[in-house]
Amino acid sequence: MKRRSFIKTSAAGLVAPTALVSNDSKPIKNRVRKPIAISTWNHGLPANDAAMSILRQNGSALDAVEVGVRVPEADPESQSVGYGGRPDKDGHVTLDACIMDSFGNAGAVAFLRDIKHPISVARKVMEQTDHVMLVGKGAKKFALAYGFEEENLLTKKSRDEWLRWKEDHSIKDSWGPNEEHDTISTLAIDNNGDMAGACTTSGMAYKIHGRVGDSPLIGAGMYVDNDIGAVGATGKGEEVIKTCGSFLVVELMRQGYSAMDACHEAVQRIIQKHTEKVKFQIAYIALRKDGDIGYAGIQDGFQYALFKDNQNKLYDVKGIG
Ligand code: SD4
Repeated sequence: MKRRSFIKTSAAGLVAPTALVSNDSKPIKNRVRKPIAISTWNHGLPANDAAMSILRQNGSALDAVEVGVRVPEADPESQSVGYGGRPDKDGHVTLDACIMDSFGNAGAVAFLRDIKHPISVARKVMEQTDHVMLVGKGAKKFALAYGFEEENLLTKKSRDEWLRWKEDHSIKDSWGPNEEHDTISTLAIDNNGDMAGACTTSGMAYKIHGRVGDSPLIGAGMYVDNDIGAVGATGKGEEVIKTCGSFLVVELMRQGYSAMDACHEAVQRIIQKHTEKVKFQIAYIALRKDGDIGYAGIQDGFQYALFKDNQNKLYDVKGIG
């Protein structure tokens, strides 16, 4: 490269990034050093309890979020997560999950069958391999090799509901009703001020066999940046994927948005992409490293559970769509 053109290029290179930095940027100064756990939906309450039992004993945020989401994963009454999850159109329960620690390490599994705790398989992927995501048969083979048990995850209740659904839906119908998906995302800060997140789901009820949603995708269903905060998503995963939802909320917080404003902005961006009134649900929860909490959903009905200052409470969120 000639010297003259090199100077031009580097001058342009210097000017452009400076112009992109917002003057409103307010760095998040403090790190909260007391345990907080926040989770999506009402199964977030028992998940937070389990997470807090780890955090109170000085455990890590990573252990806390894993132990937390394992509760709804094992609960057959949580029909949108793990064991007892609603199946796809063909009657198969297929699970998606991801986990992230405070160092930015990540693990995920998608389209995993017959393993009750996909979150723990995701953690094994993170810790035992240099990959981030395993899917389908490969993920199951990996899980079995690490001693996870193979079991039937389709309960009678979910099977009966699926059989009833099949009676009045054609193979071309895409989705079940909105209420039939309640992914759990749990985010936590430990006594050290470090953060982690976990997200796990059986995904959209009666999805097309092979469909994977946002929940196992790092940056879509969940994202953690220990210098900024952690974010989890729930709702129609396709919309979250298309907007890199959780990553977007973290990046907005990096630019100085409050956790609440960041969640609202990410939800608004989805609403704005649609010319007609949006009928599906998307909701985010966010936990900034200084303990600031945010949440937003398109429709009424979203709930989040927050365990903070010795209280674990469920909150209703009014939709902004
Ligand atoms: C998915 N995001 O598979 C999940 C479903 C969900 O609350 O969140 N439900 O698209």
